[in-house]
Amino acid sequence: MMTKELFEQRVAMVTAEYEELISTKNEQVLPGNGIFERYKNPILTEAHVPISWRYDMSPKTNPFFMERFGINSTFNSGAIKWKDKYLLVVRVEGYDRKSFFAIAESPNGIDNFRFWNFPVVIPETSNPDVNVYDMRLTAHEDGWIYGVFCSERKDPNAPKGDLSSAIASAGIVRTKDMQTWERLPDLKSNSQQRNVVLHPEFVDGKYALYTRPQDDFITAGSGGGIGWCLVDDITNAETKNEKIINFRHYHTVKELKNGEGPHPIKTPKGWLHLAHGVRNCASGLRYVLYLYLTDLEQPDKLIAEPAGHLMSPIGIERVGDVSNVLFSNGWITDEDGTVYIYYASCDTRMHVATSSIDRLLDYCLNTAADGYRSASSVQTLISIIENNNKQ
Ligand code: M1P
Repeated sequence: MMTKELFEQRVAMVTAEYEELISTKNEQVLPGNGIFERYKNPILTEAHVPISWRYDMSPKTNPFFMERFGINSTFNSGAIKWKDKYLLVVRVEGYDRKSFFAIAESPNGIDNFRFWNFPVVIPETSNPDVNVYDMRLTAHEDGWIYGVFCSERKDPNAPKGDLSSAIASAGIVRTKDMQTWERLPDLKSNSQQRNVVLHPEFVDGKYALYTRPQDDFITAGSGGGIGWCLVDDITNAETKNEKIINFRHYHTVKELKNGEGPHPIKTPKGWLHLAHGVRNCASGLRYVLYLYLTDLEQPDKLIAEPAGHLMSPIGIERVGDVSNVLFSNGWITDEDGTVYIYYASCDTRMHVATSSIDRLLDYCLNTAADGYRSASSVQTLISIIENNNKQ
């Protein structure tokens, strides 16, 4: 076949496949469990990334129409409703293992996500990031939209030959138009930090951060769970008086690690939090999503936490680059109370689940807390059965 024909044929095939994928309607998987509904298709995969990012579109310089920039995965996305559109600030990872941020937009929050024309340009500090990922978006009452993300750099004190030790810290950017981002200094902390999230309101006149102190790049270690601290000046943020507000616990889904997801949703009954919990098992780390509720006036005071997970990886969600992982750092609430939970599976692709504030509160307030022993789980179950027998 002539090269020109080959080029045109490949452009046509790749474009048709891409357009079909992007315009595929999503469907709820019913009946579900009553708490939330999953959807049949992932909402973003590596194949959703625009053709013009992956290919050189010129027959002169790319006569075989081959990929020039491989995209490995699209996951861990921050979320925000912006000008009536559902926006995700997606963690896009290239074949080169570097992550960057790119915005994908949908008219309805469940399908037809399309990337904006260019990836997000994040200004650097004087100590350039090696890798950036997992942005949490917060439209703060100060008028800015903040993005807090993990900035990873090589550990300058790693012994010679150790090419893996790294330092995680919280990078902070802000915008008013979702186009241009101002970089603020990274969060200053005595420990490494990942999963840092900005609370949307001032607390006692200060900015409030959810933190996740950790002993090293991977392990939470002596960091007891999800932390909280108040910050006077977000343009020079420091973790002073950090305290743990959601503890890890032996023999639970968050025994090894946990981390705040997106910022909590304000509801009439308290702040509704989505988080991830991690435990170890023979097949490696297992990441699940769980909910907890804190006091409206004191967002650092726990008032309810159902036992176990809200969502765990099932079916295809268990397969991917980092198996057995669900992770969420974005959700959107509509004015009618619908909640769109954006979650990634296996550090590979993005999904959506829908619920409502009423349903998630009902789940939080009427699901038994963890009794930390098998015997107390059996008692919880017996009381459900006995109540049903009285119906
Ligand atoms: O690979 C699973 C997740 O691991 C990390 O999360 P955590 O710090 O809570 O262990 C992050 O690298 C996250 O991006 C990733 O999805």
